[in-house]
Amino acid sequence: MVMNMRMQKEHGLIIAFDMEDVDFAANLAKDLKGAEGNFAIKIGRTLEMQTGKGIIAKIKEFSDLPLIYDGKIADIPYISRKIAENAYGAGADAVIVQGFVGSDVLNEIVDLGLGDVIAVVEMTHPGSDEYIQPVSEKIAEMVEDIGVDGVVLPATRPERVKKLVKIVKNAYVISPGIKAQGANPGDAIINGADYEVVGRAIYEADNPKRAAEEIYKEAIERCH
Ligand code: 3DU
Repeated sequence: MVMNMRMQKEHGLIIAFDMEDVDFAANLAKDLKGAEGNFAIKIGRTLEMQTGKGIIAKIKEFSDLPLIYDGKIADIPYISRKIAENAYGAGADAVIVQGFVGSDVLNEIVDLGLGDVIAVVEMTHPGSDEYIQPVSEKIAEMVEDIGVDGVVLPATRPERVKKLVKIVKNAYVISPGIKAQGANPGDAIINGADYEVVGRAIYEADNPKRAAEEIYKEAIERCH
């Protein structure tokens, strides 16, 4: 049984693996070995759908970076637990769960004790304003009380990151929305996030490894 890696509250870049080409994903995981920076890999549904959960084990075979399964789990506690168990069992170090589904779902996954649990508090897209944003401060309080390991806050809304990190004191904060969705590297980190999440700007770049190193450097340099 492979030990799960726990992610730390420190600055880093999470590379979103949302590509649909499995060989490309495996090669990028290999290529990232020795990349300069603090990185983790987040496997999204678009990649998972190509092969099933085996993709988590495959990427783990080629990489020693922490692996996050981004299933954005949002179902009843029983089903949510099953999805999380499958992901951890395949080698995920962390799973992402929607916070809006409520404390019973979050507790069910935290109680498994199989790896990190990351809860989505507020999202990056405009529609997040309609139903999620009005309750996101309550979601932040709830997930902090439960003791999740990490939370997702939107880099596209730096003022929301600044406000919500004050509620989430213990969990690490990961923030997507950099480049392809309009935020600049460092926008979330300078407002209190720990990691920024970047997908397309890395896996669609001519040299994805170099793009990852450059975006990491740009984000970190803004904090000094
Ligand atoms: O826009 P990008 O290609 O850099 O990808 C962003 C990633 O972050 C992608 O995997 C998406 O599922 C995830 N994410 C958001 O973009 C926005 C959220 O609110 C939560 C997760």
